[in-house]
Amino acid sequence: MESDTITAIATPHGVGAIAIVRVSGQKALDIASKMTKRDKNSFTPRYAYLMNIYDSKNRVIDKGIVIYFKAPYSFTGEDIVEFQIHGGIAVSKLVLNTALHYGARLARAGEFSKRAFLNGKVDLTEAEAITSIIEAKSEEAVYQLSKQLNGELKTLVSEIRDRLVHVLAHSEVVIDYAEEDLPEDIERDIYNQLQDISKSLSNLLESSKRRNRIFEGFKIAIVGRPNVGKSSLLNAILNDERAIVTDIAGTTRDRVEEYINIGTHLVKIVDTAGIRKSSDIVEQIGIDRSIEAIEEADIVVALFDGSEELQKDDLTLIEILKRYTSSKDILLVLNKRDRDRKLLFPETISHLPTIQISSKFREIAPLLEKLEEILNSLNTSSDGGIVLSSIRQVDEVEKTIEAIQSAFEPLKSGELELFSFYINEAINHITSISRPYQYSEMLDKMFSSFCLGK
Ligand SMILES: Nc1nc2c(ncn2[C@@H]2O[C@H](COP(=O)(O)OP(=O)(O)OP(=O)(O)O)[C@@H](O)[C@H]2O)c(=O)[nH]1
Ligand SMILES: [Mg+2]
Repeated sequence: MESDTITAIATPHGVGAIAIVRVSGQKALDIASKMTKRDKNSFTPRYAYLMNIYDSKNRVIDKGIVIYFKAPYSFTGEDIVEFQIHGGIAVSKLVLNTALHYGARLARAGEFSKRAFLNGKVDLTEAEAITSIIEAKSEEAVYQLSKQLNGELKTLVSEIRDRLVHVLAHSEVVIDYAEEDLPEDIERDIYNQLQDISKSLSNLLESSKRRNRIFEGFKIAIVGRPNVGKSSLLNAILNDERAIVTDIAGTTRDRVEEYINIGTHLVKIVDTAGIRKSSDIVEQIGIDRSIEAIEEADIVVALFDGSEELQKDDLTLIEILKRYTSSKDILLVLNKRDRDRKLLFPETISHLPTIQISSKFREIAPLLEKLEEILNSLNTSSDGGIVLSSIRQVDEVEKTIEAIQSAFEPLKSGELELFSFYINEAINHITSISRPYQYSEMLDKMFSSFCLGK
């Protein structure tokens, strides 16, 4: 149990309407009393007091809101005092320094959250959700992480743990009493239960991998023959002159990638080299990369120059696209709509959605609307359940599944001690997702990546 009192500025460094200085630990109330000249027994927990805040030489620093959270009903589970002051850099520093003067010490990065964990206020999944939610790059990611913050992953993990413990208890009773092997019906029952657990973990893993796009960003590839305006489109979407645009075919030689938000989603947009049959080795590599980009993409924006008739290289692209029509969202986008339309699509792909835009003149609203619609459907079509949000969680679930798989052989051959060993392993790994008590080093590492004051 940590007993010293820590403090930090909880709001970002800079100027804003308000800043918050937090103090957590046994001396928190004492410090608040000294800094406000108010009797420490007169603070009602969770009341917001508007008060003058004084430095150690009794000069008024600021007038602000002071709230006392009495242990254990606080974020850290300790006494906490929050000073909500005006959001200036110097003001916050003065309040912080005064708290330090009265006996608090500067908190290390993530120390508030670490205390919350150690005092049982949050488990690791909830603590991880706190950092991740701060770093989330899309609104969808926030919704997902808030489920984790509310303990949904914690509950899931503890249910699976309980089931494994049940299986273990079951088999150990038999080890203690049976002279021979496990009776066949019990063996089958244990086997089925483990299969079931293993299956739900695999599903969790699968849907997490499928849905990691929420955190990583959905991928959109812009492909097309040279000069149709792929780079112009990227620039239009980003509203920036990111990629080089010229009227020379083959301008983009390597892929260009950028992140952007469309609606509530994070997306990574990839501009590729033009697809054309060529003996030029650099261009051939460019084409291979375009194909790679299509393979990786969730949505393919196949771009055509609508003001020209269909060309051989357009047909090359159409041939490539046909391979993916059933597995990916493909949009046929006709660029240069500021000119007269000459292009007609062959029958074979005329069922795909077609959109007309002008990248050069930044008339791309219909495309953005369509992209948002697809992104919304990609997000809801994957089940709305909980997902694993960190590599650590994925790693532990994989190891749990591995341990369960390893237990099947000894279960069949009647080596029950070995069976117990593997089930214990599985229990340890699944438990680690929310409470890895044994790994204090890992804890330090994890919490030190938190931001200061968190
Ligand atoms: N009229 C018109 N011209 C456009 C439009 N979009 C792009 N262009 C022009 O088309 C030419 C090629 O544009 P880019 O964006 O470089 O084409 P690209 O597809 O990236 O070409 P590569 O990188 O060579 O494969 C440039 O001269 C653009 O100004 C448009 O909507 N209308
Ligand atoms: Mg280009």
